[in-house]
Amino acid sequence: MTQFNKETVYQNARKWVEEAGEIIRTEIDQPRKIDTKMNPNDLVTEMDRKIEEFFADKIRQTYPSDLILSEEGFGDQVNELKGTVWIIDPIDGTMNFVHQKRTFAISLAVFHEGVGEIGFVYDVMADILYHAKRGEGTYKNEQKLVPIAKEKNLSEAILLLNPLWCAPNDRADHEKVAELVKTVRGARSYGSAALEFAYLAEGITDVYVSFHLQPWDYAAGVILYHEVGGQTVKATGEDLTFLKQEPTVAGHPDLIAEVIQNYISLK
Ligand code: 2AM
Ligand code: CA
Ligand code: CA
Ligand code: CA
Repeated sequence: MTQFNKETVYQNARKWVEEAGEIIRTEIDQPRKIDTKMNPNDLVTEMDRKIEEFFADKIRQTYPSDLILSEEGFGDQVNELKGTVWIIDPIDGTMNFVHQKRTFAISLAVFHEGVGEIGFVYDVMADILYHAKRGEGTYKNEQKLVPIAKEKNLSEAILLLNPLWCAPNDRADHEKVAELVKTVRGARSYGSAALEFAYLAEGITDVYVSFHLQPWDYAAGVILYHEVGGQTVKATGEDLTFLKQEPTVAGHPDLIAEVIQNYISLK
């Protein structure tokens, strides 16, 4: 077992998240150099890289034996959650960052010996920090979030999903997903998985489906949501590994099984 002082790690991580947010806000109106990754709509900017490098430098200076699992290439090759692992998305919602200059987040989670201990999702432009320590509840800035509703029906639930999953795709039966959209009260898509998990934790949305999420998209969000009673699983019903891309369902415990059984058919 490596040494792990949760309170000190939390304080340092929080300071770095707030500093990174300040850098982004200060430079939000500067001209952007935009590159694409896997396809023409998969965007990345110099800011994504700069913020990830900022975190990697801070973590390596302060905690040289910790590992980093992150999107933009400044992290480590992480094959297992041993010791302390930082799971980071420097900007979640890069398309929003580029086109809308709002509704994007810094997502940072700290795992120790396989357990998610600390989570931050920072809505940078709104200056709203969602944060949690395992066993101590989830906060939206200084406000402690209440546990999610005791009972929930799908017919009264707000669903979060990317509309692309309702079009033919190679991951899951899109017609079943469209059925789910028709069954719930309403569907929303905010373009930042991390913020969507924060909205689940806040209780303003109830169920989330994505067939294509990376650990840095959801690691912090899962910790936030778990602390208020929410559940997150692979779309097969198994546990998430937090190590690779996985189809993911998060939601009220009353809804998860029904969604998986009736509306998800993976290819
Ligand atoms: P990103 O902005 O960090 O890339 C948008 O629907 C959400 O999906 C965002 O959280 C976005 O994260 C994420 N996303 C975008 N492209 C993705 C990809 N190729 N794999 C997994 N997640 C992706
Ligand atoms: Ca990306
Ligand atoms: Ca992301
Ligand atoms: Ca990102």
